[in-house]
Amino acid sequence: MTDCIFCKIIEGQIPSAKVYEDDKVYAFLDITQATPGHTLVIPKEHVSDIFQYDAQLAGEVFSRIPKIAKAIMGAYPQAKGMNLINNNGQVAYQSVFHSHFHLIPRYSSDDPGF
Ligand code: DGP
Repeated sequence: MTDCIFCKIIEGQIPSAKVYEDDKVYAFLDITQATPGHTLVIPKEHVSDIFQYDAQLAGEVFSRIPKIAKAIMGAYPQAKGMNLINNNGQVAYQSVFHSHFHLIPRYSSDDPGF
């Protein structure tokens, strides 16, 4: 999609810090690092949000997430856990309308102490 910033990242027209890539999925560091290692996982197919997914696309994306999550944990060994966040729609705080999943490593300093 010509006007999509994430499609341009996939195409290499906009630089990104790549974390993972295969024929279906691309993952890269979020420009705004909520914590060190904050990564976005996106399907290469342009779909705006989860409501556009079918089972095949969901399988393609979700099947990669454990591998990418483990790679991030390996690259950021001080991380102790991780949030997986997916915003759908502006009212749900989605700001880029190419579907994406935030993988946000969490550290001891983030521990709420439950
Ligand atoms: P969301 O609010 O869930 O739609 O998150 C969109 C995220 O995309 C936000 O955390 C910032 C990130 N982002 C926006 N533009 C760029 C960009 O050009 N490069 C990178 N790496 N991340 C971007």
